[in-house]
Amino acid sequence: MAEAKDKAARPVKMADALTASICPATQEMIERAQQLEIETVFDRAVTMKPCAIGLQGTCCKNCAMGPCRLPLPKGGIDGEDTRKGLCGATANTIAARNFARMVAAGAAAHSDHGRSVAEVFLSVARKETEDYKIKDPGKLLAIAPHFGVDVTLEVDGETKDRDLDEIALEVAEKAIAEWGKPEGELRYLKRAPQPLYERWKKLGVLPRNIDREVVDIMHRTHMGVDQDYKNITKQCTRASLADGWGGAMIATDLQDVMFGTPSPLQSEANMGIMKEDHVNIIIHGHEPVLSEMIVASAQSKEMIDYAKEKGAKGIQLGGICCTGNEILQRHGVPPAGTFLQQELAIITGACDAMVVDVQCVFQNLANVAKCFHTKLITTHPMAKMEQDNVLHIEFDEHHAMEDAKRIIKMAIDNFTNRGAEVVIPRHKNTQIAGFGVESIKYHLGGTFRGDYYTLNDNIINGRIRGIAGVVGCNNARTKHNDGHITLIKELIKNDVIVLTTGCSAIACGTHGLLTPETASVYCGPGLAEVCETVGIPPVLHLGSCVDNSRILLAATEVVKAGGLGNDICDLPAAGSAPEWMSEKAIAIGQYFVSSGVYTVFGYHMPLEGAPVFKDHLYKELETIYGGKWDCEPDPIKHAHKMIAHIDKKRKELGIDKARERQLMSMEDRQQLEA
Ligand code: XCC
Ligand code: SF4
Repeated sequence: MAEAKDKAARPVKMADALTASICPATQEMIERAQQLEIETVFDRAVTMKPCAIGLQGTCCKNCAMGPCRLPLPKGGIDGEDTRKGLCGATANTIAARNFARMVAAGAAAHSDHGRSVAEVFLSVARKETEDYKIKDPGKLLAIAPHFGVDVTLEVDGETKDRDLDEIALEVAEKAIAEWGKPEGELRYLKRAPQPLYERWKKLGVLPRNIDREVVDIMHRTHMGVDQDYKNITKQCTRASLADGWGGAMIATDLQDVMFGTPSPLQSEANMGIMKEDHVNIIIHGHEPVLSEMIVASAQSKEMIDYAKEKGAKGIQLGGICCTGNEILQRHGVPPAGTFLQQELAIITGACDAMVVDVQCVFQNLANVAKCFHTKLITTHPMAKMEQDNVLHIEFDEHHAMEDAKRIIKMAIDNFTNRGAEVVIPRHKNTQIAGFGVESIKYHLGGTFRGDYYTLNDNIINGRIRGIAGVVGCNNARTKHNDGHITLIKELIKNDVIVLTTGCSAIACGTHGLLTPETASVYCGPGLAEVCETVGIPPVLHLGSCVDNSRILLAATEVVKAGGLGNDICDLPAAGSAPEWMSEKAIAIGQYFVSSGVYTVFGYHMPLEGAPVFKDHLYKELETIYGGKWDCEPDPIKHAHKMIAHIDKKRKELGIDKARERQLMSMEDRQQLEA
């Protein structure tokens, strides 16, 4: 009894703000939350330890004879591994099945987002909605051929442009068919460099349709089906390609067609973008179909006047996670934070409404919102919350503008209900965002060849050492933003140009890495020179997580521009997700690896309990796809693993010497020439 009482009286463990995050705004708000006795994810990460067996990837609960737990013995395994579940499943089978189910969930999330976008596009093409239009007809014409849709037609022996509406309708129908067509293979796969496509074909991993590859994983990993980790991994490739070169890529493309293809623009990042005297609306989630309308409506005179009537100076929108990235890239709406800052945005006391759609939304938002006046609004039929203070306003593309207006009006009405003291951290940074395959071509491409020639030229001559894609989440088990920022600074210091998306990109904006001035402060001399000449930041924000498809296509453009091999796996390039947490990250990692990219994850991978399966991912896959997985929690070591790979590729391409010459000072070179 006495002991129980002691336990209850013991103070709850709380996070230490300084060890939880490197972001000053976040540190400030963690402390503010603790002052107000509002628990956040940072505190829960201290009080709740992760399950040790799950962490190893070797807990199976795929049938009711389990959960079967197969931890790796402390001293490792000497000789035969005799661990098995009740059915006999080995640690490899269990870890591979768990891994595959993450790929399936991740591919499903990205691809279902793509499906929603494709459905909205179909209603645009059918003229069933007034609210959405084709904003970028050029992009529609550019993607149509990839769907086998003609953009011209022959009339009396003459070639004429086809009617745009007709093209749109055919593209919409063909696009939607990608999710469930009964035969054939995904159409976008042929956008990959030809040797890569041929390799996939030879290996038998071309996805048939998007939904089928996800269902296949769920079936295959059911109790008593696929019990060969190599065969399971092969299906992981097929499903992940259906994401990266399928659902996610279609999402990106059709969003560009309807909402506009991003081009570089200036904005800001971090919680300091919220304004005490404005109505603050935070938009969080992933699907930009509704948020597009919210942005349009928030800028209307009607709404701004209404806000003023209620005593506010205006309406401030802010993004969190990838919906935030979507409206940043296309409209310059500043992100208020990354994944781990979602609760904190409400704790400012200045969030009049938080509008969420799908993915990466904490259920605890509802508990936090309860402590303030904040209206928490769910909008997706698939994503509701059980707490009774959550409002559900279901979005429908047929009356999207109406929905958006209703939400904004509700936020404005709520402005006058602010109760608690408002504490908005002052911290924010300027950023340039809005890059994409097209704008990189414009900035770094040669007008002479009209492709990625200038970029390639600078890689070949060694000013740029290589390319890194740094993407993905935050994870409350690691120090917020530290993995992203330390890693990326180390990469650019070593002349590696960085393409970033997702929460990693928001972290970069938050910490001031997305400005051209970053080049002179953090970059090695070669990369700094290129960035200063062209006027771009050394870290390029390419958008949301579905926009990782832009990285795949940028890599393909680099291959096409010539001089750096024939395939993505030949490039001096590497991928990374230093603070990953989402199943989507695993799907992304798998399609990068299967597309030939060396991909390093931070924190940990749920593979330690199955060393043989782990070796398959970390070693054998390279001999199959040219890319492989790796894991390194220390961000500096992580960077150097990527750099070592880049240097290995430079050597294979025979351009390692060029870089040595490049690094010589002018004097050295003159001496050498003399
Ligand atoms: Fe979610 Fe896309 Fe991860 Fe951020 S990066 S935590 S998935 S929001 Ni996509
Ligand atoms: Fe255990 Fe096999 Fe059932 Fe998994 S499928 S829970 S390993 S008996």
